[in-house]
Amino acid sequence: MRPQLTSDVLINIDSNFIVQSAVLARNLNQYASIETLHVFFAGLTADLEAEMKMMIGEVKFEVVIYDIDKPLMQLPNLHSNRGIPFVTFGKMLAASLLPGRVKQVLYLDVDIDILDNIDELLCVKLFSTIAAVPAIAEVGVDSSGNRIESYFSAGVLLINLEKWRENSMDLAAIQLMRDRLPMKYQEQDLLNILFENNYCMLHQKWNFQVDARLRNDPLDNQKVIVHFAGGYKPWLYPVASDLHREWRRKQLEIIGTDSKKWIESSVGYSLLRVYRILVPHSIAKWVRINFKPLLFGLGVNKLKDSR
Ligand SMILES: [Mn+2]
Repeated sequence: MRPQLTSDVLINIDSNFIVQSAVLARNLNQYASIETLHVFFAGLTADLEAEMKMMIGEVKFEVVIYDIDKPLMQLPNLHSNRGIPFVTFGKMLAASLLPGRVKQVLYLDVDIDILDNIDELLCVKLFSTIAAVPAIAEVGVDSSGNRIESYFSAGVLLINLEKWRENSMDLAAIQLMRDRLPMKYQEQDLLNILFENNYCMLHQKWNFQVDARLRNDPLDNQKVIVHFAGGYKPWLYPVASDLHREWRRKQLEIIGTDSKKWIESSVGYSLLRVYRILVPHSIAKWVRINFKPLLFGLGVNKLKDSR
């Protein structure tokens, strides 16, 4: 076996994705040999940190949680993007916030499931390229509306932090954000422009996107990392497919089933969807804050959308 070059995984979340992160952490525990899981957390509090560590439980690697509010607020133009989950830009800070010993990092979205061992991915050598990406996304339009020929999905990225630091990519990213935001697919557009052609492609089994186009994909029996890109998240549509059911099974292992039986059903989820559509955001937020213990018991505050 080749030497493993990546021992660090990075995720990027806020308080709406704690259980998703726990599912991912347990997946990593089973299917990867890593040293550290780095969690960039927007809006971190001591309670949330404790909740997260409790949900993850005992794992073979270290879990380091970073409060990224301050560094995020220093990024230009984010304030003008209210309403978009700008936490996703946290990954732009990887080179500056992760310790210098980390030369390569595997960035993962939390809307993924891991089905098998990923050590082969952790052995990929990046040489002088900035990153390796396993998938071309369907969308490929930059901020000016021009089609980008080889547009990748930023859900699974193997990033060469050494190159990132050498080339001061942080500054380039910030300059780009100053000039080009808002972008339709936010940091994904940004990374596509930033990496230009200085990245290599990996097998799509590392970012198998679950959507209509790929449903009968010939790669179906090779997939290792499943990415629920798009709106059909497994926590919102737990019975949409066998893959959704499998992710949901892992979620229930963590949150338990007893008091949440009704919510497991599609009926429960549908009611919540209707609630979210009909009740204005400001009122929903007020309810969430003031009835947090009750809602938390029901798992309602875990039902949020993301890419
Ligand atoms: Mn995603």
